[in-house]
Amino acid sequence: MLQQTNMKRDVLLSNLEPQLEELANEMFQKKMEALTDHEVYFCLLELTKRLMAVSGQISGEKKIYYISAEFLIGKLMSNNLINLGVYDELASILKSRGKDIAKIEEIEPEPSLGNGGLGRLAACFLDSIATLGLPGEGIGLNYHYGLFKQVFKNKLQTAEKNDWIEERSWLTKTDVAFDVYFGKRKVTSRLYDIDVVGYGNDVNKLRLFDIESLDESIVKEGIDFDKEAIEKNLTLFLYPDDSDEAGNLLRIYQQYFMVSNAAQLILREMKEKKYDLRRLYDHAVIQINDTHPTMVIPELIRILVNEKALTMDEAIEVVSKTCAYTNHTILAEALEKWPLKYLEKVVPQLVPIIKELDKRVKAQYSDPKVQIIDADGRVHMAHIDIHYGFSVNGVAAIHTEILKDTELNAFYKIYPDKFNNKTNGITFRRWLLSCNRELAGYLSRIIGDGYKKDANELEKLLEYSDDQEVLDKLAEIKMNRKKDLAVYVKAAEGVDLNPDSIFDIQIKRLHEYKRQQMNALYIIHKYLEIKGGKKPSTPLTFIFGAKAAPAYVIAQDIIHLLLVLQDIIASDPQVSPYMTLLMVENYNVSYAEKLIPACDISEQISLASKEASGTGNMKFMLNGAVTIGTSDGANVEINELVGDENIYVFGEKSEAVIDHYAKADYVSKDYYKKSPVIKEAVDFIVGGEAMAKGNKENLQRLYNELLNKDWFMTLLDLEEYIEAKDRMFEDYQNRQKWKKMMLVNIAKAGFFSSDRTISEYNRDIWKLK
Ligand code: 6GP
Repeated sequence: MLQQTNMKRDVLLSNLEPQLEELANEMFQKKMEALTDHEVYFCLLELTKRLMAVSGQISGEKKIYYISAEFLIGKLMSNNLINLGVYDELASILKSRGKDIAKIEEIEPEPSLGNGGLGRLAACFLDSIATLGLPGEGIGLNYHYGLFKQVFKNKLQTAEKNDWIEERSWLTKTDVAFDVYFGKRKVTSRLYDIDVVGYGNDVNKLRLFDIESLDESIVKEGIDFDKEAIEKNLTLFLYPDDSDEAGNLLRIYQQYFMVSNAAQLILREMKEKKYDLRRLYDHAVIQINDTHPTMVIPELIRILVNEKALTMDEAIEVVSKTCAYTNHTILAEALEKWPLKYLEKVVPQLVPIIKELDKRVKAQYSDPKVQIIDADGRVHMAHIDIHYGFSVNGVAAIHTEILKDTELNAFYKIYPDKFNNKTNGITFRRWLLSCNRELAGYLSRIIGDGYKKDANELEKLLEYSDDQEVLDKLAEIKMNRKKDLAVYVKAAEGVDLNPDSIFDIQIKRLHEYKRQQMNALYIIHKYLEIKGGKKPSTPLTFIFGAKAAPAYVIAQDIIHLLLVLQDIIASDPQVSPYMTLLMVENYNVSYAEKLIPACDISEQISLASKEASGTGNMKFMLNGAVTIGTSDGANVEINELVGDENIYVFGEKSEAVIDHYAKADYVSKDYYKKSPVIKEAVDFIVGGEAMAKGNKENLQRLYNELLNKDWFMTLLDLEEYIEAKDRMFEDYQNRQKWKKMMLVNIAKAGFFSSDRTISEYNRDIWKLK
């Protein structure tokens, strides 16, 4: 059987050209050269799906189920073709017919099934799980409009639906459907699959559940819709606005819908394979990606007790040995606590189980910090995961230490052996081989192809750190990517970028802890300096990309400030030759793939202790950018790898920050009063120039926030940040020094391959063969 599959694949692989011709004829009754780019895209899509369909399905005695509310998979065509090993061949076939594969890649719509880091990590993990040949599935939801599409109007963010599902897409409708009950209210699900091909051809699946009764027509203005009509709205959007009760309830409906389907899918498979449910953990391991899928624990227990005749003790034991939890943030507002009364409304059948789990904890531990249901009647989802799962991991060394020492210390004392660290990683297939083909090709030429399978081999590059030809070539490739980006940006945003300027880039979700506002204050400072006659030796280009949660008011204000500054700088002939600011619209995975290879300076400036890991920092380094960052998340490990000479670290350390919170002794106004530089930059926000181009309401609110609250301590590190960044711009003049820093950063990035991360998950947690 397997042999036959292989044969079919071989036949297909050695007949790509006739296959494509046949598809062109079959689908559009045309010759390939007569196809429009759009039609070529559909032919490629079909061909790729066929190739994956005849590839080997990864299987084994035990499987990892990675349940996640987000899978930020990005466009799939190029990555699939690269992983199948046919990208170059297809590119040249297309070229011979006058088609440019780069243009065809642009046609694919990007699904936005995630917000940011957590969702993109899940996608990188699927790639590595398949690449390592581990049997595994992602399980999530098929949001029709995903996360919103960002559109700027009057220098403000507005949200529109991202309509990504076309008639022909990567989704394959299956015949799997389950009943899901919200109390007595029943809905019916439908499973869609997306093939995930590893580098080296074997295939796993991403399984996305949807609801048959969805009604897209209920979306009116922007992303507004009736939140009560669950049957019609359940899988419309990712995390719809949760600033009100209806929004919160909808999130719980979505989460339960996801885990009920996941549980049914897993148990169905156990039944098909005739596995003993009392030994579920020998055949399944469930990774709970942050707390969104937590309800899978009580749901599985409920089914095992009510439908499979296990005792409560047995069910709890089996499920606890099957589930593992990953924590992705210590921000209190992101640690989900659902009021019990919400759960009673949405999933009354789970409430007795949750109460039982809570009762058992209360019987054993008196510490209020470890209870599942707190005194205010709120259910702490993470606490369910920690008590009733066998593993708890953070996503970077410092993050895991903070969990153990502070945030989850009470749990660490009870379960020291459950805690472990898994420093995040990124798939090099997407973040090097696909997004920077020239660099990947050049690396192969000098250090060989081995790094594609074993990322540590990138270190071989260190042997060339004094080789002028190699150093110059790396700089040349960087320049080529900057030129490519300039062309793209001109078309997309109508903005001119100067490739000879320094590209300084901060791209990530908009959040005060990530401190885009600190970067904005630096830019104001620079603007005023230039106006005062102090010109930078090389022109500067500052690029931002970020979406803000629609209900997060201050984040909207920060976007507004950036767009106001962009306008002020662009329309000032004294300053614009030396400095450009660009806030790109609708930043997403595809945009990241263009921005990251073009970056000189990678901005990783979160308030120390707040960024669990970061993964953009790894992508930038791999593509030869130098980091300016705080001692936070994976920056700490980047620093250890490249050494102090190849990174610019500034700002208070996490211990000091945690101490400020404990003592509540940070007063932003003190910093404002003490430093004329800070005062001048902050005052600019409400000064004449800004007010003339922006809205008083937004700017004044942001100014007040910075002066009177500044919860994420922007002003604490501003002076050090200015110093470090100025030093960096100076060092950029020393081209030789800079090129060497680039080389070391690339050479040391191997540790951050998600293949390494996944091997560790498997070694310590999943234990698959
Ligand atoms: C993010 C963290 O903020 C980021 O530091 C980390 O790299 C990423 O997860 C992957 O681990 N967290 C989220 O996106 C999130 O939604 C609940 O956390």
